[in-house]
Amino acid sequence: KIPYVVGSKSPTAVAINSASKAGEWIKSRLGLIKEINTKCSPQDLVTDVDKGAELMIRKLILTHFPDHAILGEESVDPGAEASANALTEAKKEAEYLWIIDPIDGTTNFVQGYPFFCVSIALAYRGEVIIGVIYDPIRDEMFVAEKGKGAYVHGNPTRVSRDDKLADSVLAVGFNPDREVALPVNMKGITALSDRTRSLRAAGSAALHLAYVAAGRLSGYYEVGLNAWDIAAGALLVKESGGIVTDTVGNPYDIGVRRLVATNGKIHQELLDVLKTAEATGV
Ligand code: 2AM
Ligand code: CA
Ligand code: CA
Ligand code: CA
Repeated sequence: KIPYVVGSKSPTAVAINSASKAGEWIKSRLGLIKEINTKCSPQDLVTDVDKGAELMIRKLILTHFPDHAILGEESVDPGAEASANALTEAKKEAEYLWIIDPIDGTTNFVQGYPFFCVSIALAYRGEVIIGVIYDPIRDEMFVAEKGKGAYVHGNPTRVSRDDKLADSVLAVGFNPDREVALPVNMKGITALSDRTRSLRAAGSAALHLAYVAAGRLSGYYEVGLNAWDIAAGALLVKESGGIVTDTVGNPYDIGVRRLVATNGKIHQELLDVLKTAEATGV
């Protein structure tokens, strides 16, 4: 049972308002980026807008919940190891942990390719209880609360009905970690390209998950992700009737970095393909 959180507003309302305000601002900065820097590699970008949006969200959350902990992508040193360590530390810090990705799909944002979102999750004792994903371009607000379902602008979301991989359209990712994650993803992508109706790689893990929740995609696979890419989207998928595990079938928890999220019906078939292709690692 989730205890009531004391505050002037419900945490769900705060998550929605923060995602909405940050999303509007991000949209207004399209084409007006002041600063683009690389992090780990030439594929790993960050802009002044990523940083500004994260600060905006942090301030809004802390106004209402000053004793909650916050883990945000742009406040963590780059790299897989630093990200995993930051999560471990943040989990120790407080019962309530907000997990934020201010812009998921920064490469798209920089390109002006309209597929990116704000992702905000709240975990209680390590379990995600609220997930909000906002796409400011289409003005779509995806909201999930543990045990209470998932919605896009008030309409319940439901995963797709496809029960065969061959009839399914899946999302995959060309993870920017070229040395470790990309080779694994490429094995999976090659195997899946031959077994599915089609694949999409639109460049936002969180929005891919929201689309699985909404039945627009039947599944999503990628290794090399971080907690803030997945937390909100995983709850959306689960609350929409789907299944979220790691690539070998262990249930999702906030430390998972190798992800399979589906409508449930094609889950085992997808895991089997990844296993045969040796595409489960990282
Ligand atoms: P981002 O836009 O927030 O950085 C695209 O495959 C996905 O990978 C996006 O969700 C993107 O999130 C994420 N991503 C970008 N750089 C990454 C990195 N260095 N390691 C892991 N994931 C990354
Ligand atoms: Ca990033
Ligand atoms: Ca991200
Ligand atoms: Ca980001």
